[in-house]
Amino acid sequence: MEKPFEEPLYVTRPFLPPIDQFTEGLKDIWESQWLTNNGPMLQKFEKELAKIHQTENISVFSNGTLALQLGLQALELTGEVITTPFTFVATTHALFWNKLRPVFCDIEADHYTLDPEKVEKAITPWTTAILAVHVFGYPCKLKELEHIARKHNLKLIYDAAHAFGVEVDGQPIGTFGDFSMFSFHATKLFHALEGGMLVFNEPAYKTTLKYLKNFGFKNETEVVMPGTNAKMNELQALMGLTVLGYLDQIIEKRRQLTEVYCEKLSKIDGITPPRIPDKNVRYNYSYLAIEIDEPLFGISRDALYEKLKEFNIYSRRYFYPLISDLACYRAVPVDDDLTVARDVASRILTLPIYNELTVAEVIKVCSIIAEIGSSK
Ligand code: T4K
Repeated sequence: MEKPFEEPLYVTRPFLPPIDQFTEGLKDIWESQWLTNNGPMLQKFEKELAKIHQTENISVFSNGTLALQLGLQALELTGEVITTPFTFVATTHALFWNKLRPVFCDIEADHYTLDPEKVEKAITPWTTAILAVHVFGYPCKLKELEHIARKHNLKLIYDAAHAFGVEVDGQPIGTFGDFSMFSFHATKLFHALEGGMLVFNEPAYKTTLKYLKNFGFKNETEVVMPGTNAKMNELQALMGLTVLGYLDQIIEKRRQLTEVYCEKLSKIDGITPPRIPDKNVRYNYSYLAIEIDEPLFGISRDALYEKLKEFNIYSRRYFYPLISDLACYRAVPVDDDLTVARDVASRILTLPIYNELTVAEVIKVCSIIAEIGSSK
């Protein structure tokens, strides 16, 4: 019988660089006496991010939610936007704040991203855009969505909050579609304490976004649009710059842990380990999402989630309930029966994965799950 972990095991823990490296950077900030409003640290961070994304068309924000909200505002969209109900609630909130109606559409079963066939069926004369999510860092069906967007003259927007570091056929994931939003929240594999970024294809958005995140100021006396405050501060930028230096190492560690998880979990009846994308994808292993088949495993996903707590393991049900079932979106009419999304949301569980987690801990988590399954 496995014993509970002595310390709680959370679904994630932020990557913390060596503290001395961070305090060295703090000295620069102290010297500059510049704490926010497009400071030198932020400019340096933006330069590095632009290099990675092979484009100058990027803009950094205080968090991912505001980045997405302002990206949508810059596009001046109206009407309906086809989107997924299987995501974090911020995706839909960004539509709400732009007075756009979400049209929830079903996902495909392998990687939980929007099902292109269902997307095409959901198009109406009022549709202006598709807002897809690379959920858990799994790339959406890029070619199919691109084809549909072109054919129907729709904007194509990606919520890439989970997808930092992902590449498809050697191309950074952020460079697909009209724009992509990344989250640099502390719980993400790459973080800046909090933060967000847009990567976009239209150079003119750069100026609009610059205004939108700084109250609409064009200069000291002219305010040209009703902007907000969504600026990244210097401490965030310093953390981002510092963590960036460890990105490859962080992804490699997660790859190793995922490999162990997959090997161990594949031996447990009723557990489906994560489906790793094909070789043409440089995946980032951002989440460890498994599916529980109750009849085969013996107990439900929710029962397993509760049982794991007894062993000091705090898994999460990302993403349950579906957004379309939340109190604030329940009244939104949904034509799609969301069969796959409903099934996935009832069976999915995300397990601990983060840089400090050890292989021994992963083996123990898997062995606890196996024990719970066999003792039903
Ligand atoms: N789009 C998508 C698809 C997203 O997933 C998100 C954010 C967004 C948009 C919006 O981006 P941001 O505006 O956040 O940049 C967490 C994160 O807060 C959220 O950023 C993230 N998605 C979401 C999937 O996860 P919660 O409510 O689950 O977080 P919380 O506080 O329960 O943290 C999870 C676990 O992480 C804790 O149990 C312990 C650990 N933790 C957390 C924090 C904050 C730590 O160990 N240290 C920490 O500092 O939402």
